[in-house]
Parts: sequence; structure tokens; C-alpha cells
Amino acid sequence: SGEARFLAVDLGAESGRVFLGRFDGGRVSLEELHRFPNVPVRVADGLHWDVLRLFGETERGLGRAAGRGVRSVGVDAWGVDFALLDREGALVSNPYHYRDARTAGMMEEAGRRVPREEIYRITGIQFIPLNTLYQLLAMEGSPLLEASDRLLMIPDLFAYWLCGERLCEHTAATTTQLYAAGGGWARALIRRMGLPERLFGEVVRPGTRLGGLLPGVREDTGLGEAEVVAVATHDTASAVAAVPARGRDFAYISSGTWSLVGVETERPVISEEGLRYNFTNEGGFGGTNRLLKNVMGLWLLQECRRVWAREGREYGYGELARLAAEAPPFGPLVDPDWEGFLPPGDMPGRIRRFCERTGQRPPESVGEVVRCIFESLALKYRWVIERAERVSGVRAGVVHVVGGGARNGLLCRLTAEAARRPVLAGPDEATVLGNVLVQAHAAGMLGGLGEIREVVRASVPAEVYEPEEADEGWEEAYGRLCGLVGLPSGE
Ligand code: LRH
Repeated sequence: SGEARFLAVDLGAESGRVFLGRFDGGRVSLEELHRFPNVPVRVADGLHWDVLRLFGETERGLGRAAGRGVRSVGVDAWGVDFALLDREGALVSNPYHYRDARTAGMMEEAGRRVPREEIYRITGIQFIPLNTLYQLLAMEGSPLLEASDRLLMIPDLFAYWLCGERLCEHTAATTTQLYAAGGGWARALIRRMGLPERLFGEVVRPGTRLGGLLPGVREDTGLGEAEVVAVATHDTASAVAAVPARGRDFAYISSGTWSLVGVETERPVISEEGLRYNFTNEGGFGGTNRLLKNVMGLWLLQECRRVWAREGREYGYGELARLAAEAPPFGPLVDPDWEGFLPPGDMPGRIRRFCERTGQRPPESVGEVVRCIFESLALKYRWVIERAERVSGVRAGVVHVVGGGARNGLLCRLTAEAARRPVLAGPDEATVLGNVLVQAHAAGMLGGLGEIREVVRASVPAEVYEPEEADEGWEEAYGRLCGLVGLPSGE
């Protein structure tokens, strides 16, 4: 048949999945082959990802497509985290989790070596403690760093383990804050930070064919002829590639553990205003730029749910959304991006304390807590979208919500109301679709971004949420949210 088959591995902070994607030249469809939880492990020296288990599960998923004529495999994953390899390609130590506390104070340290404004001018990347730059500074003087020869981002590591090539893919590399906005590693910046330059190797564009599977991988998976493709390996870059937009006048929210909120531009937008609002410029597919901000996202809910479960109260996400829908609107609000919400921990308690410190009556019931999270997120989305428009000159007539959060009907409706624009929700598997369609591009079956988006539009219908007439409740709430943004932390 004229159908091509691709395997997409999508590693997220909550789970990893392996999908079989079928593409017939016009439409794409997905079949989930394997899903496994991604559970961080805390040991004496800090919080880690269990990468060996994740790779084992990945191979297990890939093996389910043995004998099905797969052309290629692509891996995408969350940004900023990395592995260090020695000269022979062995893992020097187990990769850390970006929420590990060792980066405390490192943003300030970086600023002492190179002024913030200059770091921003060179990289265009937001200041957020989890960046690769701060993780590496935290390792200064470590024998691990001395033993290291090459840094690979998490998806690069998986591609290396699949095909033996130690290469860095562009979109993931941009999340390090050590990559020049104009392209290429920011070598002078790396030197001035006192980091070993040898770690930063060859960079390839998304859509590069890397080569066949290693013999051991063939044996473990039974996959045979398939080759490995470097897709837009930063998960957010894959998701944005699969936003079913026409033209350029849109904003997107890639909604998962994080909500990545922003617009697409032709090139990095580096300005004083962008720095003041701490916008980031990350690499996209086809040479595009993603001007966006990280909003803390459903992490707030995930952590509440984990804490409640530990207390013996187990809630499904559907049930939590129902409780939130029943809770009264326009209650207390938080700035989702308060840095105290970043590390794992007692999220319901932190939300309560945030409210107390800002003179609000804290949410009491589970439904009130979830409502508080959703309304705060929706209002923060408006805050970011308005500023992204100002910084970029893009007019966002619609907001595309993609990723798992697109399934959250209540949050989508609240977003349309808060942002006073139509929300087009879906696809919920945008990252996987972007991964598959960039492989189709590498196979010569698709041209650029416009064609990829056309395929997504033809394959997955979007759900529309229209805002109602201007609502005073929302305006009042937005004023309150604005007053909370950037308030000094207290914890
Ligand atoms: C989302 C994401 C985001 C990064 C964060 C570390 O999964 O890749 O774009 O900022 O994880």
C-alpha cells in the first residue's frame, strides 16, 4: 500500500509512550503501542530520572512493531536535561531531574560571570533555574565533569543508544541557554561560564536521518531495517510543529506538565521588553522560532493529586475537573509561576500559604483548590499571550491548545473566557503527531511546516470554545491576577 509507518517515542515528565504512526500521504493516524510511568528516583545525591528503565521500556514498546514494516524511529523528550558521556560513549553518571535542588543560587552565579542582559542577548533564553546552564554550573569541580567528553540532551541520548550516533539536535540544544540565538553553540559564553567546551558537539537540524539501529537494538526489538531520525526532539517543538494553524495570527498553549504559552516567529525576538517579561526563544521545526513562556501548568494539579493520594484520597483527573466545575467561580488566585511551586512537595499546602500571604481566603475543598489552579492558569495564559503579542507584533486571533490539556474541557473553556478569544483545542497528541510527521518529511513524503499542519488539520478535528460576551467577573479576576504576578516569594 502507499502507507508509510513510523515509530514515535515521546518521553514526558509523567509518562513515556511509544506510538505507531501511519501516514498515507494525506492523513495520519496513531496507534499507542506502549505506555509506562516516568517516576523520578531520589537518592543520596539528588533527584534523578531512571533513564535505563526508560530506555528498556522504550525498546519494549518498539518491539511491539516488529515485522510491521516500520521505516524509521524518532524520539522526543522534555527539554533542559542531559546526559554526560565519556570518551568511549559510556554514561558518566545518571542524569538528574531538572527539579533537583542543586541549581539553587546558580542563576545568580551565572550573572556574576556574564551579565544577565548579555546572556539574554546571546541566547534569547528565559532565566529559569532548571536550564542546562545552571545544572552544569552546579557541577563545577565535580570529577564527573572532568570525566565527561560529550553532552547529549535526553532525546539525543536515546537516539545514540538506538543507532550509535552522538549528535545534538537543534531544538533540544536551544533549551540549554548555551546555544546562540543565531545558531550554533555559544562557545564564548560557554568559556566565560568556565564550562568545558569539549562537551558541546555537532548539531543537526530536525529531520536529519541518523542511521540504522545498532545490532543489539535490532536483536532486542526485532525491528530490522528501520533507521533513526532526529525529529524536532524537544517535545514542545514537536507539539508546536503539529499545531493545526493556518497562517501566523495565532497563539499556542502546549499543555502538559508545563504549559508552554507563546507565538511563532520567523526569528528570535530579543528585546528589553522580552527580557523584562522573561520570554524565551527556542528553536522550532523548519527554522522557526518559538517565542514563549513556561507557565507552571498542570504540574500544580499533578502534585496536589499525588499528595492527596498519599493521604488516602485517590482522585482521577476527570473527577477533579468535575469537582472544579461545581466549585464557585472567581475565588482565590495564585501566580502559577511563583518559584515556590517549582519543586516537588506539598502543593495544596503551598497554595494555601500563597493565598494567606496575599490576603486571600485559601481554597478549602478539593474542588475549590482545583478551581483555583484552573482559573489562575487561564488568567496567567492571558497575561502571557498579551505580552507575547506586544513583544512580537503577532496578533493572536485564536489560541490553539494542544497536548493532554486539550482534553480538559473546563480548562479550555476557562481559557477562552479569560483570554477573551476563541480556543481551538486539539490535537491532544500533538507532540507525537509532530514527531511522526517530521519523520515523514525526512522520508521525502512532506514538504515544510505548512504541509505538516495541513495533514494535522485533515486528520484531527479541533474542538472550538468561543468566549461569551465580555464578563466583569473575568476582568476583575484578571486585575487581581496581575497584582499577584511577580510578588516576592515568602517561603
Ligand atoms: C515540556 C518541556 C518544556 C521545558 C520543560 C523542562 O515537556 O520540554 O518545554 O521547559 O519541559
